[in-house]
Amino acid sequence: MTAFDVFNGDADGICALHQLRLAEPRDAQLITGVKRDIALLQQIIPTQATTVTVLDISMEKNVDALQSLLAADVPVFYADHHVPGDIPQHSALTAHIDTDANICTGLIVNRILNNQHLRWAVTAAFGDNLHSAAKEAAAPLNLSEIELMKLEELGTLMNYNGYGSSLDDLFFAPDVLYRKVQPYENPFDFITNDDAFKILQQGYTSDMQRAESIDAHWQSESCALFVFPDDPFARRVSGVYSNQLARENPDRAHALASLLADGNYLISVRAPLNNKTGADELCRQFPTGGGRKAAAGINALPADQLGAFREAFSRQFSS
Ligand SMILES: [Mn+2]
Repeated sequence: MTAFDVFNGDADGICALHQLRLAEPRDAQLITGVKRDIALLQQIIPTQATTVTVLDISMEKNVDALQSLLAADVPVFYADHHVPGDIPQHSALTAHIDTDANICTGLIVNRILNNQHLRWAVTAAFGDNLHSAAKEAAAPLNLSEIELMKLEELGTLMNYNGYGSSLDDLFFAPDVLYRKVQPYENPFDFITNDDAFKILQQGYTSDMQRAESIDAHWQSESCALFVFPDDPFARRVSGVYSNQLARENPDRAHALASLLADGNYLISVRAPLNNKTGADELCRQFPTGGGRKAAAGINALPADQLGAFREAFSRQFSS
């Protein structure tokens, strides 16, 4: 019998767990994965669990496994900011769910802990790209501009580390990165004393430079399509790089097509920042496509449909 800590492998998941365990230490088995590996709860056999903590993964995507744990009367503490679906009503479940667009799981945990480890909550918010919420939350810390930028960089790098199609793509498996931050109550000490920050900083810089050296495969006034090779760097950087492209060209829609080992393309679409609509409509025209209005994707676009995708992309965003 053992306790389990289950968390998303990005900055928000790691910083949420870190705050909680600084306040309430517990010897638990860790369950996590790459950022998009979110069906994590099913890895637990209910009869082997004494208590389960779940952070920053959608309840909707884990509800069957959650029901099994609750049916076995396993106490579950659940904090998250994704749309939860129907939250099970059970005395063994403690749920802190807040889907406000300016909230992340690290900030939810911070609220529960009354700012006890606020620096790590600010790091989480930067990691989830919630820059104004991060700065607002940081106010009681009276940080200098330089210190705030360091936390922004730490959050960005921990978030970047979570992207990849498998753990092999990552610089640090998320549980390893969590173990590295675990001894540090103060993120500035982690930045100074652990080599992880420098390793991620170098990886990020080099991956971003490689991404920037790739010209648009096709572009118009209103859209740009980039094609990335089948290479770990492309899988690591695609999320943060498309965010940067969108910030730099707020009136333009962006699509990033990453070649997969099987010859298909993984497609990420970002609607223009100044008109966040249409990404889901475009992607749903293709099998394995889906997402939200502002950000959507296609999991496996057959290579011979890249031309058809480009035409649909252009149609969707030309105005
Ligand atoms: Mn999150």
